[in-house]
Amino acid sequence: MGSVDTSLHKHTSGRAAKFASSHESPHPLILYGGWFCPFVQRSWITLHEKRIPHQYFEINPYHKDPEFLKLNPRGLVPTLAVPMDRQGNKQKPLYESQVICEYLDEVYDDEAQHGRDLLPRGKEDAYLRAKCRIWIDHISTRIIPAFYRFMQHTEDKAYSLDEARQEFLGHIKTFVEALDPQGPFFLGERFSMVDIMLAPWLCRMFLFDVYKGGVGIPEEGQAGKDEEVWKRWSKWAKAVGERESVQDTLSDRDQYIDAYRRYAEDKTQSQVGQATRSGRGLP
Ligand SMILES: N[C@@H](CCC(=O)N[C@@H](CS)C(=O)NCC(=O)O)C(=O)O
Repeated sequence: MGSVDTSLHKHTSGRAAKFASSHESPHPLILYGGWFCPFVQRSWITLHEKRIPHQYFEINPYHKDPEFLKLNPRGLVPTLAVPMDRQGNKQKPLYESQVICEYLDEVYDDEAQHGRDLLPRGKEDAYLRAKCRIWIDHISTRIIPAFYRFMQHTEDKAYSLDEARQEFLGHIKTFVEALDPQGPFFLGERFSMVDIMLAPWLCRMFLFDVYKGGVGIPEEGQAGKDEEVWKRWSKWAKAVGERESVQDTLSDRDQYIDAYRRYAEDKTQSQVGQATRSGRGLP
């Protein structure tokens, strides 16, 4: 079973392959990623949004190469090699997707070159920034763990499939109620770090149709008292799902279907999968 997760497709495909190949030349800023990984996609979207020159380097984090463990002792992707001098002769590693995204947003702050900051900056925006962090926390500590409990549900679990589904949808509804009322994004017209933090799991929600009998979001006109909530969700999901940076960091659907089968059957040996199975917090 230990080798289950090392049988993954080796390469990106579809639009992600195109984006990756346009960033394959050596560069001192290197993103070590895995095409399948939603945490990597967070960092990748940030690099794309901010038009940051970089090198993308595909690895399989389940192999635990000693050279990779020297960069990230947790053995997880995304890992970012950050240049410490102008020539990029010295590099230091960074890891944890949210930390990486915030670092990139702060360092590449020239608006003319890199666009607007993704997390509101400056003292005058301290409240808005704090609010963004509350909802990033909601995504990371509630929505995402519930995503995996739902995806890894099997008949022998102490909870039912429908309980897992309702827990996931409940956390999404709470998030939707915090969205800017007009949108389309969390902060309104402005695409931000909050949208990036959830986008990769939005893109993987079709897997519930494939493996779990549907995600359970009601069709338009069928949501009763929740009609407005799900309407607002659809607007957010459409805008985020169609965003160029999100589309350009996605591989072909068939590859995800293959990769997530081991989650759907609860056979994955990934750290995320094991943590979900044993009720611990995610890595
Ligand atoms: N908290 C980490 C989670 C990263 C993570 O779990 N990455 C997975 C791939 S999606 C990984 O590298 N897994 C290797 C393993 O489980 O051994 C982050 O936000 O960057």
